[in-house]
Amino acid sequence: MKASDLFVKALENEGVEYIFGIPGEENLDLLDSLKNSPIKLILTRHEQGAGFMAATYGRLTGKPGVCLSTLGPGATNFVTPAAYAQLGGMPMLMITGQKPIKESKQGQFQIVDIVNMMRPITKFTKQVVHGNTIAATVREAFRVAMEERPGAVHIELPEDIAAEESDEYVYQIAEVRRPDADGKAISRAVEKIEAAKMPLLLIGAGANRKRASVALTEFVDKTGIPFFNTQMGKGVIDERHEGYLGTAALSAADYLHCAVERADLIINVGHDVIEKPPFFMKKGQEVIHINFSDAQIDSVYYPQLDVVGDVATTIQHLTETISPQSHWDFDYFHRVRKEVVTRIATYSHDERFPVLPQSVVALMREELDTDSIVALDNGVYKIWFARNYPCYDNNTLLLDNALATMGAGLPSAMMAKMINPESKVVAVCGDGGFMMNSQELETAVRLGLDMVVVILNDSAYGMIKWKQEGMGFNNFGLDYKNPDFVKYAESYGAIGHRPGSYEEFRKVFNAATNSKGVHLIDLAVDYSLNHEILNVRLQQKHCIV
Ligand SMILES: Cc1ncc(C[n+]2csc(CCOP(=O)(O)OP(=O)(O)O)c2C)c(N)n1
Repeated sequence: MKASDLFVKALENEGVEYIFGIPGEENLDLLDSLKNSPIKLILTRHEQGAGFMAATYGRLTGKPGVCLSTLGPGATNFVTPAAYAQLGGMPMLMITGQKPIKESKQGQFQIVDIVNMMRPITKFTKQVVHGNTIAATVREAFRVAMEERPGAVHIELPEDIAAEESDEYVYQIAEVRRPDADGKAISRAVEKIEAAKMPLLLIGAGANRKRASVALTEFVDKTGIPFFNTQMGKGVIDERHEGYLGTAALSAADYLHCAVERADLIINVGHDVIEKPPFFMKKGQEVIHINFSDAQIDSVYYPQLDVVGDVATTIQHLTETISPQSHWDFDYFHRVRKEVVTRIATYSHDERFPVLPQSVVALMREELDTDSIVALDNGVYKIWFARNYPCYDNNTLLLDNALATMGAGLPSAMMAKMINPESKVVAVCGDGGFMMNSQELETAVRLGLDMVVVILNDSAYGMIKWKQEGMGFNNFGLDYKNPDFVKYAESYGAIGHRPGSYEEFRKVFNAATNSKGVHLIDLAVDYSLNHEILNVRLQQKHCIV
């Protein structure tokens, strides 16, 4: 069998549905082999778009998303998506081409050592040097990508290897059961939780999965222990639950942190230090680390007990064994919850125009459904969404607080829509982040996706402006001019809107989320209160007593 045909068969064997990417001449054998495959090739307009879509496929399905590029410049464009998948714990396979390795007449033209370039940002990176190793290499790449902690893997398929003959063989997929946590570790966790006076549950990215959601909801319902989450742990338990204290959008000093500081035990389920810290551990505070792998120690995180194993199963065991204690005291936590709710409500219905980020968040929550998905790019609005947007289900607010890259908002929303065609999907981007991968509007239109892109337009890199002001620097070097986003959308065959008031935004948003096609809403945003609210007032606040 031709090696490239075998490569495609090996991908089919893994259940691959899509390959996202931009082929180069070095991928032409593989491209030809895809012609008769049920795997759909989705062309994008930049390798970043392909990589972010593949990573999001992995994030949402648990199975590696696959993307394809040529050698050299195509492969170097995968660097940011690789880091995004790797840090975000998203299984993804990148396939890149290469010049012939046995005999080539092109000197070193376009040749970069991609296998080594990928090493620090992947779990596995390998060149295929013989057609007969394809089946095993693909199987191993998929296994490693999915193994905890999931991440990025890379296979380089040189042109001459793709064209050679190889033995026809694919490996049967062996189901891997994740090990359960050690019984003694679970017992010690139960003892610590029962002995604590004010235990508090933290939910992080590693718990953002369906089974863990169910298990954690049962745990909280049985024990009554209140919870908060990291940005990437949003929605694991429905945030309308009375035990939800808030999301740690900032690492410290928010109203929520009054509760975190008072807790004598934090039960951390699924957070690891790759995500921005949701709190800084302080001396004397106990933390139990429950995750698929043990805790990576850091000056802000050094838990006293690790419970390592399948997260959902660990929580089920905890729930079965634990007895709610009469000495547990959650009164203070519930009072903090009330304060958080009141603070978030301030400005939520402020109808000024340009709009405040707080009121955009509130409006979108009111207009969207339980299963609607909001995918964020990276900008200062991410803090407002994490803090103020209650999620009702897991993975309904897709954001990246691990690599925290700009440019992933639109491609990740597109992928979310492809996987959830019945749900409303909205990408929220800053004008800066949107422009980093705006060319994927063409892909979205070509794929016939019904979705909405909201651009929060401040003609600046607002997040950095906010930091600049917070650090006492003068406003400098962060402003720019934008294209006319309405005309820009229309030139792609999308539908552009520019509301001129808060009420008009509501009408436009409602109509766009309930109609066909790709809609782009150019929304003028007012960030002038960010510094006062997020820096000054939080630093000056006193925790309720
Ligand atoms: C690829 C990349 N480049 C630079 C940064 C640093 N950075 C973080 S947020 C930000 C500004 C974002 O501006 P914009 O997208 O307009 O959103 P805003 O904060 O204005 O709402 C920058 C430059 C980054 N996170 N990722």
